[in-house]
Amino acid sequence: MSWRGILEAYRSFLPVGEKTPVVTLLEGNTPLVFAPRLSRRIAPDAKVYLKCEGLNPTGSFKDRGMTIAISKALERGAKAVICASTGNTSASAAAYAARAGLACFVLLPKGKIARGKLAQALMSGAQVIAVKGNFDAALDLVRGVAEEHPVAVVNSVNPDRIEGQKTAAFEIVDALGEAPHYHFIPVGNAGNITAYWKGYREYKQAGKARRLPRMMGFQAAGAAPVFYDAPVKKPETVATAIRIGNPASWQAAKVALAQSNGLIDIVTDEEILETQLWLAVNEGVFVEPASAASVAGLLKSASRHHHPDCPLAAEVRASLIPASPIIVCTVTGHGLKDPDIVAHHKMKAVTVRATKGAVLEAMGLA
Ligand code: AN7
Repeated sequence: MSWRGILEAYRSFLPVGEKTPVVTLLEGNTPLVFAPRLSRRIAPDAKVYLKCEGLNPTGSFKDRGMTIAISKALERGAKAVICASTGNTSASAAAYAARAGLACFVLLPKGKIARGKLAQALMSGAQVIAVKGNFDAALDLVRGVAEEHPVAVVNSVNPDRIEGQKTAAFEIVDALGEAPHYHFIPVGNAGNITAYWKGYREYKQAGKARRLPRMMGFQAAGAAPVFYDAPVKKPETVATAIRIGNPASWQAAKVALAQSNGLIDIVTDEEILETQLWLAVNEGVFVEPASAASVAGLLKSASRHHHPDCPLAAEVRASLIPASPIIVCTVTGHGLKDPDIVAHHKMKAVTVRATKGAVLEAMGLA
């Protein structure tokens, strides 16, 4: 049978009923891509997979949450939805609201949104409001407006979002036949790590998996409130998607980290960019900077020499890592979201005259 989106695929695990309208763009069912070169960098017998969430309809994992949030908003009779966003939530909300025929308002931190995401929100007809402040300020404003006006909030403070996003964990277990030993994931507003942990727990409860993974969360060093256990007033990182100083799902993420015996750590912008380029060059997978944080975190964790204090590195030394570890990294958004990032990598085309000689010279064959 052809794919009908996450709501139909996992209906019995989701807060939907027979009367819930199904607003879908056929999100989910994203590729779990084996990464051979990355696996070899971790350990000779490691198996590392990339859950490529950039293959969703609007190019990020947000669509899983949005299909449920917008379907439920419609069921409750909403006429308008609102969200604050570092970009991807707004792109997804705009598309699903358009599909549902709902008005959509998005509050974005002015000047800090990747170009592709802004284009998506505008092109789907959302009312885009650029706020002279960061994401945290925009989310506060959204909450304030929604208290006084009948607009449904579709940020991940809305539990329907978490419900939808947990289906990525279901898909991973369905594909592997078991949960991985480790799950690496970027952390911004902390909704996704919360959602995956919920999904893994529910699937184990249902007898679909025997084990639970350790949740390994990574924040950008300049925007790492969960790691430092304190809000960051002026978060800064090249990974604009996770430029968040006061995450909404902070407490739930702490529970996921504690219950799964996981860890929260940081990666620098340099590590993020280096990993983004390495993945594209060596695995053919082009992801946005925030998404590279999970893989950068894996590389940091597995490095015995550079980070001797890291718990995972200690486990490697003590051989506590299971033989043949199975590791999944969620890469949350597509590289096309943020085309301006090439400037950071100093990659550019060479321009030549339209002659075979000039082309051969550029190819190094002259
Ligand atoms: C590509 O769009 O918060 O920890 O407003 O776009 O669940 O917040 C985006 C977050 C990781 C972090 N990777 O996930 C928003 C927004 C990408 C993202 C995250 C985001 P959470």
